[in-house]
Amino acid sequence: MKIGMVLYPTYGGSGVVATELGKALAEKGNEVHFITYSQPVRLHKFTKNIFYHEVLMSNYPLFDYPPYETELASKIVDVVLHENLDILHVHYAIPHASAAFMAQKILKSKGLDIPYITTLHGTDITLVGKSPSFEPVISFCINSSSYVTAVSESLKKDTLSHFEVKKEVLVIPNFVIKSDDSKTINRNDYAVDNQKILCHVSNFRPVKRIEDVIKIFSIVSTTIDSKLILIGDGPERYKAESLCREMNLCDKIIFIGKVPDTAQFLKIADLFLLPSQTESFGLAALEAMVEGVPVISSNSGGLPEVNIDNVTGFTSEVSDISKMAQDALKLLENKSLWQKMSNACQKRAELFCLENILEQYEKLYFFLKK
Ligand code: GMT
Repeated sequence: MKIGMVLYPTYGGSGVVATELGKALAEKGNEVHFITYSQPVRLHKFTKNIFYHEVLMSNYPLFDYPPYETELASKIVDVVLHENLDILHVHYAIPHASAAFMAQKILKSKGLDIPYITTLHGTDITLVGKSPSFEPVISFCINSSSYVTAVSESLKKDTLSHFEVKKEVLVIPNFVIKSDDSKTINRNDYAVDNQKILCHVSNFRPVKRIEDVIKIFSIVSTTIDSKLILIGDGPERYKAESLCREMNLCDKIIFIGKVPDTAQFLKIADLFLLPSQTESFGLAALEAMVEGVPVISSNSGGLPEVNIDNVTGFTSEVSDISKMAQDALKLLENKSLWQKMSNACQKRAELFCLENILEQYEKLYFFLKK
């Protein structure tokens, strides 16, 4: 089958899932065409079935806001026509679903019928999409999609409550691929032997509550000799760095920045912190779990579908820093509890393995293929 994958090329979970899905589909013999504005972060290895089509942005001086959606729709039309695509799969509704809708209409006028699947990832519904400045377009495009999928039951529920959805929304959870064990960094470069390592990975947006991560760590580190590794970058980084300085924690907190392969850091971590305001799924938590790292998270959105309270770690109400810190201490101070939870993490992550999820998307593609 020839599949067009429309995605954000960034470090975010939606881009990671779309890229890994495309790579896996290509490995199974499908032809996969990635369509986006720069080379996807996880697309570093090409095979004969993988193609990348860059959406080039015009810089005409009239455009204070370059019309990405228009250029994307035109690129989709071009790729579908000339590469003979069978299906389009767009990840993250804004603006991919509306660009796909427009492309579909244009192609229809040329006698070509192409189905498009919209996969909702989270903030396209929960934070951005439901705002009145997007809602009518998002509602319309969701309802016009050939099929709609959401990455968790929680996101499906949010979609149905924020939008007037007339379509069935199918839940297909995200997946995780266990990384190559040979690729590890040297633990001693970041902590001495008896020190514990806590870790957080995100895009440093307000929704991730980075300040909570630092405050939780600050409580933990007064009892247990530990280090905090922060991976990622984004608008809250300055605030986070200032807080570290104010709290006198600079020698214990390491800001790594953006890293394409986070697994190598997760492999040396003892605990993963994800106290987000909301998280439709929390792929970062699953990526920690597959490496056997227990998770301390909030219980918001889809997180409890991934991190099971008292089994793979602990969940708490958003902003309950004190409970999250106590739970972290409970785990780090009890070796057998930590081991039990670490094993449970790996077992739970198996449910979200690529094979299980790939099969569900493939079924959908075959069902929709004309
Ligand atoms: O807005 C974001 O945080 C980025 C977005 C993305 O593009 O990665 O994240 C969302 O999609 C991920 C992949 O499905 C989910 O794992 C994240 O939970 C979700 N983020 C939020 O809901 C905040």
